[in-house]
Amino acid sequence: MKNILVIGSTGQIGSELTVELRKRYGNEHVVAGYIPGAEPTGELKETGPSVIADVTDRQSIELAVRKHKIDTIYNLAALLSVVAESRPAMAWKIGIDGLWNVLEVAREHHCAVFTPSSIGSFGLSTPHVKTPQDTVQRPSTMYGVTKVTTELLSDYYHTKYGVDTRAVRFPGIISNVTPPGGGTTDYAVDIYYAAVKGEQFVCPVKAGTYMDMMYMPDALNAAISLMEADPTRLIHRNAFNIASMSFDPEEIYAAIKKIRPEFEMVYQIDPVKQAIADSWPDSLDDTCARLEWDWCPKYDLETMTVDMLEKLELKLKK
Ligand code: AKB
Repeated sequence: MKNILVIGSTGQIGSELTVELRKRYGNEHVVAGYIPGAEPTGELKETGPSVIADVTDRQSIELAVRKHKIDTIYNLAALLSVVAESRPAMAWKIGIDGLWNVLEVAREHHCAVFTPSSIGSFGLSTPHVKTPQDTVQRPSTMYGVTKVTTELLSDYYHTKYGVDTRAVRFPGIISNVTPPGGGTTDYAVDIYYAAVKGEQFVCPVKAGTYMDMMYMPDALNAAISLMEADPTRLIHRNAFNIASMSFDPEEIYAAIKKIRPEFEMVYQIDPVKQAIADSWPDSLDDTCARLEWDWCPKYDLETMTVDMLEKLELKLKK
């Protein structure tokens, strides 16, 4: 049985990934790593062990790994794209110095490591439609710079030291549990909250701005399936394109309006978010993930919208 440490367990992806991993591997085998001031609460706290694991403090990771006999680390510590633009030094410190610490501990203690990359690892010079797995990666954002570096450093630790590093390039992740914070794709979560609260939604990116998005259950499945994949089938490692849907604000608005005809959206463009979104692909080609580890998403825009609205309705009623 694996012993897993989730670093960043209280964040948008971490909070749901930790609970899902506990369902699959047993509560005692999945440790929620957190930084002081962001302690786990609720289900996350109640269902299993937790420990301080701050990527900027190598000793805390090492102690957590030793104490819980960890063999697999999901490293989700990062600043998202918009925040990273306003705090580039912090983005580097967490994303890259932090990754270095995680990889060093993994090397010494023989742990497998998952550190996600993103659609943000691409830039304006990348082919934007059906972006290939192996292509130009010259991002113009600090977030993108840290994500390309994450991919390279993770591959380096695999080829040089044999550390079992694997990753996907996450699109915008949509969920109804923990809200994201500081991302360019956050609008695709916020729009559902506005619809359920009966509020008009103010969209920060223009009609016609396409980006890849994914519903959380598929994102969790992607991370776990890749870490479970047969290594002899993996030609790539850091990081795989994965895709399930690509839409612009008009399309998500129309999908919500089908269920809630009274819902209204207006535009007020945020120039920072728009510039970042314009530099990212419209859609990714995920053929390699499908071939090398049988990646196959379940949700599209319609099925996700039905589920999001139902779950948020229940959540916001409480
Ligand atoms: C962001 O918008 O910064 C993230 C991402 C696509 O990596 N959600």
